[in-house]
Amino acid sequence: MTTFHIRPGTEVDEALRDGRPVVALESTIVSHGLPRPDNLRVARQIEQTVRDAGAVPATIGMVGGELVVGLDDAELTRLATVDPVAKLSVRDLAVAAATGADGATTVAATSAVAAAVGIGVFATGGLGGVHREAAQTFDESADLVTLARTPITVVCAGVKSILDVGATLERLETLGVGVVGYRTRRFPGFYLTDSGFDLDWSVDSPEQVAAVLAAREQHGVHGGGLIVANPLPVDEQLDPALHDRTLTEGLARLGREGVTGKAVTPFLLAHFHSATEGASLAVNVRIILRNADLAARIAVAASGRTAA
Ligand code: PSU
Ligand code: MN
Repeated sequence: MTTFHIRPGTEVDEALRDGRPVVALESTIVSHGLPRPDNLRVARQIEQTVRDAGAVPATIGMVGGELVVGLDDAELTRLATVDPVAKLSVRDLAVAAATGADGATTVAATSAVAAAVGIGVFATGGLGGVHREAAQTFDESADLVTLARTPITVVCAGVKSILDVGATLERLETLGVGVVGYRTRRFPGFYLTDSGFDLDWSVDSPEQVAAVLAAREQHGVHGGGLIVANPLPVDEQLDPALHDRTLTEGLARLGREGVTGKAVTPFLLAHFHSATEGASLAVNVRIILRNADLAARIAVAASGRTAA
């Protein structure tokens, strides 16, 4: 009988055993969120950024039915280049394992797997959330409900601006997911520095995030996730006029081309990347690298607290 387990990569395994800082990274960004061939280069750059800040990267994905935490370079290359790679949310993990699939994990699946092996910090670009037509389609990313029950800290640039940001923030409140701005009281808008929505809380340093995590654990009251929203500096955001134009076109194309369900997010991201002739891609990459750096510094600060 086949037994199924989560396999940590060698380096991740050793780091977890020694209590050294580890940062989880998702593979959906690599397989479905970024265009080829840039995706593989960027995936390696994200890992290098985590290393440069003193933590061990653990990119999570499914290779031939095996759930791996800390893909090696050959496995990362496979998920960045072969077809098909399934987009795996939490509910898909067992089916993909049993059928021997290759798959990339979303924020939801990556968070759940990371927490299961004891990784507390995760870096991504932008979270999934409530889609603009959700009142009719019920399309709300499983990222939200998963974060409600998963003890993980996700560093992101808010939720993707293709979503209904206000509704997403309301759902995060209902679900009990903590949201803090990193050196800001405004919720970032992914490609844009500011989504136009206020936040209740702001934190100033990786050490302060580590203190939040320590308080959460020591209180033992709140078992859900924490979002650390890290905005791009204004001079690095996508030109807002270009952003709004591209989004309007992209949403119209969705309707015309009948794109629905889990294909919506990859479709809109690809539309942005082609319609802005790479400008949104450059912004997307900056977002991810900045988040990887901050997540690593949070993981380092958190492991210092445990050791102290
Ligand atoms: N952020 C990015 N690029 C991405 C995603 C997030 O910068 O590709 C992915 C994440 O994996 C997230 C998913 O979990 O999009 C959300 O998809 P959906 O809306 O179908 O839940
Ligand atoms: Mn969806």
